[in-house]
Amino acid sequence: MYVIGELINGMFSNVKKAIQEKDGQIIQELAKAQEQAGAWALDVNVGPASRDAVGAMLWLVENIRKVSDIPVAIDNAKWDIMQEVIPQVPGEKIINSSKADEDLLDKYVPLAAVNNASLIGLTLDQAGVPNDVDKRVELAAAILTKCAEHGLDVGKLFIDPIILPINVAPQQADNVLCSLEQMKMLHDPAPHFLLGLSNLSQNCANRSLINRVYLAMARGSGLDAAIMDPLDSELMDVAITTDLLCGATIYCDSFLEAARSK
Ligand code: THG
Repeated sequence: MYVIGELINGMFSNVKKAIQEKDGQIIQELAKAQEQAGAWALDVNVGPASRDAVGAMLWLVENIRKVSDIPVAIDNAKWDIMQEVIPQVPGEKIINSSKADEDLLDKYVPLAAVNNASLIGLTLDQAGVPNDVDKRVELAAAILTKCAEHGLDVGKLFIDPIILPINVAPQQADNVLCSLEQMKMLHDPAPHFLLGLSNLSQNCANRSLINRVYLAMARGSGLDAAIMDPLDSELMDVAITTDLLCGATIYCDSFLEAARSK
């Protein structure tokens, strides 16, 4: 499971405060802790309230790069911000994200290709998050088509079928699993499939349990990447164990320890 650590997000009060007070130490510690816990990449989001989003994003990346060289996923919904930030990000980078509207893909896919970045494509368009499986699959196909058209390697593409909170949209969790089953057959080799796992359990009781069980279910349907909390060690153990059970790693009695100390 390609784990993208979610903790450097202005949605969290400690990160919001760090951005406001330019306290780089907190960001560096969050980067180190997540990498140490097994994250393969780090999501970076300035949060909703940031005034100078470009400056704040570059400041976060600068602090991460002082302690870590794993890929950073630049998480912002605005094209102007993404376009300005991406060329200035040192090291490996992921564009998080583009919607599946054709005119947007015609900008985002070339931005990824030119900057040697990976791209997360959301299966949603102007009309919002689809309520059904068919529309998600249709939008995934549109994303794949645009990547072929603009020469972005399918290995650099993550398709995100969008998971919503289970207490708000109870049917969507199953729709996403069905979508994954179908989307993985659209292209050979398949792109990566990713979810923002914690969305699922927002404002729910037993958050970690919900995240853990769904991660295993989604892995079974073809998910191979997740933006999630790598410091939730029980959740990380599920991620590691799904790798074993899907044949991505080989069993040994110490498979958890081996994976944790990668
Ligand atoms: N897809 C993609 N990118 C994404 C998402 C996605 N980026 C953002 C988000 N969704 C994934 N990251 C988070 C980070 C935190 C939480 C959920 C998703 C979260 N935060 C606490 C909450 O809301 O309860 C905040 C608690 C606090 O304020 O301290 O759950 O789907 N491509």
